[in-house]
Amino acid sequence: MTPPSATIVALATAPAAGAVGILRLSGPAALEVGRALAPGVPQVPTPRHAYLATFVDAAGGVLDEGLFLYFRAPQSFTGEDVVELQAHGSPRLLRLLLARTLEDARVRPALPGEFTRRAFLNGRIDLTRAEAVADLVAADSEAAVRAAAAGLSGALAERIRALEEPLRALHADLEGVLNFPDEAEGADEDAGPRVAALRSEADALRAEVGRGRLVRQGARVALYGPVNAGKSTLFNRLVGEERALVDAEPGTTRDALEARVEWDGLGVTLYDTAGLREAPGRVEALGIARTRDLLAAVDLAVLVLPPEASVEEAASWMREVGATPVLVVTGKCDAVPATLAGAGGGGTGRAAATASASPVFGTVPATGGPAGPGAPLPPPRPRVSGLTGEGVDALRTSVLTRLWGGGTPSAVALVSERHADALRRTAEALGRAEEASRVSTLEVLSGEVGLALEALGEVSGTSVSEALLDTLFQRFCIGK
Ligand SMILES: Nc1nc2c(ncn2[C@@H]2O[C@H](COP(=O)(O)OP(=O)(O)OP(=O)(O)O)[C@@H](O)[C@H]2O)c(=O)[nH]1
Ligand SMILES: [Mg+2]
Repeated sequence: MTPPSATIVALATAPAAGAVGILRLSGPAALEVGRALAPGVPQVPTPRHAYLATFVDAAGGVLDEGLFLYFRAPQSFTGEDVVELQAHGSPRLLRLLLARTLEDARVRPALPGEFTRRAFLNGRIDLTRAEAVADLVAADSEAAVRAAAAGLSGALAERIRALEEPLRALHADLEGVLNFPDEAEGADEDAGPRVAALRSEADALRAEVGRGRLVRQGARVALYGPVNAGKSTLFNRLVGEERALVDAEPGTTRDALEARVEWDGLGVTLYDTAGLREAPGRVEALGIARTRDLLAAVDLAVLVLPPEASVEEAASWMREVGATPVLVVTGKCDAVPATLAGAGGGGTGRAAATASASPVFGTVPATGGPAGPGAPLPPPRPRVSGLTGEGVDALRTSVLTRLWGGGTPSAVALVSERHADALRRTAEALGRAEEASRVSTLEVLSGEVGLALEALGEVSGTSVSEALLDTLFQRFCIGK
């Protein structure tokens, strides 16, 4: 990959009025072109020194006064000569300055992400860091900012390298034995345990992928349960405003409502859904169908039950959501004494909950089905009241704990869908390699290890195609 020779230019600040507007040039002609706009700056300026400069038009007329910074290759963000002009943030002025630089035939406008791309091509940063730059710009919660910053500092790159280097060594050993059996004899002896260790490391990295997505996009959490359980009231309380309609009539909510909140720095999209019941009206049935689709897609479903709901009912409701994890709470807890709420009364049909109870609590596990006499007690359901706010803080904490385990968002290295996919292929290839190390030939084993290495290289950037780079840098803004 030869370094591109065109000098590129772009506004590095948003094209709106602001205190400061920055014009950035990168490439061999950066200094000369930059100095044409700021002729007062010495011919050989000190790198990384801020010069107070006058910016002029082609005829020498003064346009603005600002700062001139020069970064000499390779000690710059892109690894090339870089010049930054910091002018006042007038969009019109900045367009004038930009147009002047483009009059020079050696200069062309930068493509989205091209500065960062050059930094990557010149070996200044690896791909995980380049992508973290885009993540940071796009971050919309504190956790996303912190995670992108962790990516930027190379946290993910470090983890990838720790896997990639031994993997590459193993691949080299195996290929050595295959190609030069005499010289490399015995280098494949411990291939089995080495593959196994690498595989478990790859699996561990993969396990963090889901959390990375939570940081980047925020978590999706839906309230669901029987009609009239108090879901919308609780939703409003969690969101902090009267977003959802609340009424004593069952079936009030039809369309799912969503609201974005930030809890402990983690972005959470919260959904209020149509209460589920059998034999609803036609429109309500449409809402119920949507609720089911949504429940299958969210990261966590919060089941809001009326105080009198039994353990069997809770179990049957939990089965509504498929594989989505469920947190069960007892709503309207202000309406009943603590001893009853959450203790599960009776009733068999889930839509026909009544308080006519049989004392079954504690004998049926949450997974449903009849239990033996020694079955463990299910955990007591947390009690909340959307009306009074009781238990709502605790609910928020439980939701975060369920989403995060005990970890803090900032400790998680950001992993994108692209990384997730590459890591999945790495782990799968290593799984097949492990199998091959037991039952197959050295060729097959080495082939799988090679595939794992290639997939992993897509994360670090050691094996990455131009086409992939194009797609990646598309999502950057111009000037980055
Ligand atoms: N005492 C008490 N009443 C509540 C509480 N939450 C809701 N209610 C009442 O219960 C009724 C239903 O409340 P909603 O919040 O609309 O219940 P929902 O689960 O969204 O109902 P649907 O949308 O019809 O499924 C209303 O009359 C509320 O005032 C609560 O925490 N305590
Ligand atoms: Mg509702």
